[in-house]
Amino acid sequence: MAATTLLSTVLVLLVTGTLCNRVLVLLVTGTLCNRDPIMLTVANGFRHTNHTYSTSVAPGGVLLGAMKQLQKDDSSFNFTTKENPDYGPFLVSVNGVAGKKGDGTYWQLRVDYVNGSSTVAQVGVGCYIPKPNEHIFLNFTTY
Ligand code: B12
Repeated sequence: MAATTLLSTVLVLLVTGTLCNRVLVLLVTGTLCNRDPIMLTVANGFRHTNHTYSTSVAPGGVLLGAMKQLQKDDSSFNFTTKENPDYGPFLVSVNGVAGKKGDGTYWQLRVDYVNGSSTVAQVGVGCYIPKPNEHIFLNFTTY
């Protein structure tokens, strides 16, 4: 009888121990993997094309991180940057289309809000921190 009680106690401890560990692992990985969703639209005004992607950014992370993640997950999205010593990465090309000094084209970074207003970001992709659910435009245009 005593042996049976001991055995069932050990079994209960083992099962709850395992369960607790699983719950803990789930909680920890859940917290660590928690990224904020954002939308990214690649807009080319000259070709009249728009492509919207859903991606995610680490909480408090920069747009460049979300773009790198998207590039890894979706083969239809790619981009290149050129490092500037003062302002960090300058977005040179998106999906094979590059800005050119000669014709005054560049990729502008714009944020659109649900109320219909929009703003041109005051920093580049390496510094801009998207808010959760924000809609960001990479807009190929002229200066
Ligand atoms: C002209 C200019 C541009 C031109 C540059 C092209 C050209 N051929 O002239 C254009 C229109 C392309 C441009 C774009 C942007 N710009 Co600008 N730009 C300037 C400006 C007014 C002068 C730069 C300059 O000619 N310096 C003199 C030359 C001799 O020095 P330079 O080192 O060779 O200059 C180069 C860099 O400044 C670079 N550059 C220009 N803007 C930016 C922005 C970033 C993020 C980077 C990495 C590099 C970069 O292009 C210049 C020419 O090659 C400065 C403000 C200022 N008064 O300095 C803002 C400035 C540098 N830009 C700024 C910004 C925010 C942008 C954009 C991100 C705006 C946007 N939301 O789209 C984009 C860049 C987007 C991208 N593709 O990555 C900010 C950078 C602030 C920051 N901490 O990141 C500044 C300081 C203006 C501000 N808001 O205060 N820009």
